[in-house]
Amino acid sequence: MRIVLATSNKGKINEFKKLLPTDEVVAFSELLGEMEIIEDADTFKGNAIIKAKTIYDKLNDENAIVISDDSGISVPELNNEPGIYSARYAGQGASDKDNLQKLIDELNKKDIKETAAYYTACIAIVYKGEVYTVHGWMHGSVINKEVGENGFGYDPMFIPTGFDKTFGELSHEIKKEFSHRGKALKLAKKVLEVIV
Ligand code: ITT
Repeated sequence: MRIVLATSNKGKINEFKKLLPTDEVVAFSELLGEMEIIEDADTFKGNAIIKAKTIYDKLNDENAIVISDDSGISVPELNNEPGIYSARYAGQGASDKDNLQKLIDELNKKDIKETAAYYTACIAIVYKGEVYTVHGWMHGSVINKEVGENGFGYDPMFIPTGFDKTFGELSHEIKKEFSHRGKALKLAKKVLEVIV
């Protein structure tokens, strides 16, 4: 199956390619060039739909299968911040490193060394003009430092439940099994089995 990914995030693209090893996974930029999509909804689901529909419409191919992912990390002790603002927590155009540092700074302001956190992913599928959405979550904790180089985004400060290492240290195989994205994609595959 040929799947067009409606994302510019290299970390997500790498993970989707590993999660869908038997499918042809193409980032939208390979077909349409780079494009900025305004994500102005107030939920993961709303933003996932905006991204998938924008790319589906631009492709102008009814049979294209487009998948998007809107995701983020939420920390209950920080009023569930950064949540849907995870990609711009340190400001518009902030890098992954800036955002991770901002979260460490916010934990330090409250003298928190470790606290509960969870990732959310909403995947939207658009096929033949219809929209489908699924969600996945992963629980664990965040620590006030960065450990390891693996993963992307907030991974070097996130410890999944049941482990004592961050995703900066744990392998992709472990993340694949437990991640919000992996769980949402399992459901997305079921939807694709039915609709395509
Ligand atoms: P697209 O909109 O092009 O997909 P984006 O990076 O802007 O790319 P989001 O708006 O969904 O994507 O923001 C997701 C943010 O949450 C981003 O800062 C990521 O670093 C972070 N994030 C999401 N999933 C993650 C994961 O599995 N590991 C680490 N950080 C993650």
